[in-house]
Amino acid sequence: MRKSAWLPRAPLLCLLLISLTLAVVLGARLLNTRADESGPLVLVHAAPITQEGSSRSLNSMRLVQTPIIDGHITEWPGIPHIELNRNTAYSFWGRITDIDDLSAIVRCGWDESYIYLAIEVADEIVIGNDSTDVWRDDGIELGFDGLHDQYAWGWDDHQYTIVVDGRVTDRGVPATGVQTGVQQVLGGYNIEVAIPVAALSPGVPISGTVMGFTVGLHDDDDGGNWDAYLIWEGTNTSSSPELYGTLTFSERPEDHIIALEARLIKLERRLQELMVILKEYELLAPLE
Ligand SMILES: [Ca+2]
Ligand SMILES: [Ca+2]
Ligand SMILES: [Ca+2]
Ligand SMILES: [Ca+2]
Repeated sequence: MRKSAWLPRAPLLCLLLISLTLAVVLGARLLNTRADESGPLVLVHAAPITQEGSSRSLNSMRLVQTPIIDGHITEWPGIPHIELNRNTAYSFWGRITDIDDLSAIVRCGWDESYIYLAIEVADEIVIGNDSTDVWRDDGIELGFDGLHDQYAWGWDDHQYTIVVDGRVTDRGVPATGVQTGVQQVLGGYNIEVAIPVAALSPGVPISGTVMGFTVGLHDDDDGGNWDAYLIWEGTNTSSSPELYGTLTFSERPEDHIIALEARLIKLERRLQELMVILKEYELLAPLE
């Protein structure tokens, strides 16, 4: 009797177990879906990681060898750098899984004519030329307050955007006078930039010159709008220079001497050209 009473209940028990298993599986999927849907526009972190009133600086070194602006960053060993990732950014939005998903190493150098930057970006899926708006694809933003007057709308203030497909804008319109080189590499892409000094400063930088500066990094891994956005110092790269970090210009004494020697050689050549012109003039119109 006991055996026969148990048997009809067995299918019911199996059904109950199957239902419980399905509920657990569906629940887990639902939880995962919610985790994946943490939207790209959610502000995850926007707090200063430096002490109030202070901001970080990138040391810009005088370069004695002019870098070739081609995206091959072989000319930059020994130049100081900053690291931009979700742990070092003042602000970031969206989902960044790890350093291979989105991060960058940024270096800066200068000479009398240009300010140079080399940016190594780690990004496991590179997407360019996907959206009309430059900020929706993979690329970098460079925010400058050249006079360091913390005013955003002067001739010295720029927001350069360089997209991985080569587009370059200044505050959203095609930039002029800025040279860029982009190379896609394994695990990301490299960008080199040369910005005319005259766009940022009324004179040539000297050791100790300081400019307002920040760098932003957009990540698009699935097309359409960006998925993540990092800013080194500040909450945007165009209109709040009071929150930017700085570029501090420096040069080693030996590099200063090399630069002066190069200028002397140029002046000597120019003087020789003038002497030739003067000689020709003397032949045509002898001086009394
Ligand atoms: Ca190069
Ligand atoms: Ca990525
Ligand atoms: Ca300014
Ligand atoms: Ca990407």
